[in-house]
Amino acid sequence: MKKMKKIKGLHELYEKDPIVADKIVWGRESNAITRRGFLKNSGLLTMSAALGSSIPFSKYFPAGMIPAAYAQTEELFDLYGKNGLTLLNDRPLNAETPAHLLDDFVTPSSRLFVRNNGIPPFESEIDPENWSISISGESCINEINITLKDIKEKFEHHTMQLQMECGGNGRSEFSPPARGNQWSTGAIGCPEWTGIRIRDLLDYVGIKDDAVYVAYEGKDRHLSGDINKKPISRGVPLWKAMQDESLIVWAMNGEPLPLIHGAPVRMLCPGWPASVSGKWLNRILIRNIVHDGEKMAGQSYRVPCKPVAPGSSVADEDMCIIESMPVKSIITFPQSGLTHKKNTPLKIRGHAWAGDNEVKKLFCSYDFGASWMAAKLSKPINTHSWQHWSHEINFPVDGYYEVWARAEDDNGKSQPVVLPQWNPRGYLNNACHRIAVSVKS
Ligand SMILES: Nc1nc2c(c(=O)[nH]1)N[C@H]1C(S)=C(S)[C@@H](COP(=O)(O)O)O[C@H]1N2
Ligand SMILES: [Mo]
Repeated sequence: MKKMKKIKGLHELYEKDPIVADKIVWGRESNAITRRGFLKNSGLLTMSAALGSSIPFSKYFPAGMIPAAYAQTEELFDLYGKNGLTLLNDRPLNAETPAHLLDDFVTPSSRLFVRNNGIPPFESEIDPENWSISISGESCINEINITLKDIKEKFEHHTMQLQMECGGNGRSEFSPPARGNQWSTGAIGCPEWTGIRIRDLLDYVGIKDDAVYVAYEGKDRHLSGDINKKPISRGVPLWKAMQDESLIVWAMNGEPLPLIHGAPVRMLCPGWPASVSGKWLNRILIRNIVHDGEKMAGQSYRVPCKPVAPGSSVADEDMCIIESMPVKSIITFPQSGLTHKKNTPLKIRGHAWAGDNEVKKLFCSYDFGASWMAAKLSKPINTHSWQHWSHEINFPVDGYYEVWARAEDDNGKSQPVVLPQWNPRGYLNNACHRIAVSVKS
């Protein structure tokens, strides 16, 4: 703290250019980061990005400390532009949406979960007018640098409602537990996105016959502060990138993409783990190999190729990349824990989705799975959108009930009621969602 007071004009510099100010204070340009400096930097960077503005008096925070309002907590907290989300981690910033707040057909941006692997760019680094994306890679015929403005002018626009679920959604239920953000059910959303098809851009630059993968890089920073390292750089097989619903988007629900969700432009490959949907997109790579960027290899976003016993350690070469997410559903109304009057039917509803597939059936149970009742299920508004379901339950006698929902996809695959196959990093938990209901006369 003393050091700061000595530097004249630092206050103003922090307002104008926090990166330069940080460099002066913490010597980040040399990459000689002390633990103290690292903690301070990462916390503040994350927080100011979350708030969408700089934090007054940020420089007086003790190293490694964050204000009480943002401390790791299960309680509701106020994150700029968010309402009622649960904070899972502040470094990097991760927050999920309680099930009953996912009730909207179209997820508002205030209720979309947040998942960061690194430090998001500052608001001052986001200039939509001059933002450009480079397209290159072994299998790219004409390497180009194209501005977002040109992208908007040159290619057809598409608006679609597309679901995005983190591969680790549901991780908190696995036993033995898996490390990582302890998502319960809230790392899913289905906003309406506007952008262009990745395919149109790939056709424009031309792709060689040996192309197999399309990958992204974004403008966020690695948690270590090492500017040569990306926090994450993933991708999808060429066929997935060429799908109608695989987009490069700049708007969400008719508004410019919020900073925390990847402003000014991100990739969106729906139905796959959301880690393939790169935020702050500034580079697209057309690869002739399975992309080898950060978090493609090892245990990240991979599951054992063959089933293993819970708690096993699995060698990297026996792990397979997650592709389409499995069939799943959520009960968004009513909120778990209600008391219901016996002689009126209980109206319940929610959403269901199935990665690249369509949900064909939705069942509810109030007797712990002994019997299942078919619910009303809508068609998706477009491919890769989630679907809505609703049902009315008449309870036979007073008492404590759990209402379960179980979806089935067009391959006849169902959600498990207990847990799916255990895996070391706790991905792909699509077990049935349940709510508690007390019925009284
Ligand atoms: N550049 C960048 N893109 C990223 C990430 C990231 O950390 N950096 N996280 C990925 C992961 S793991 C998820 S689940 C989604 C989360 O998107 P959201 O924060 O908009 O909900 O973004 C993906 N894209
Ligand atoms: Mo994720």
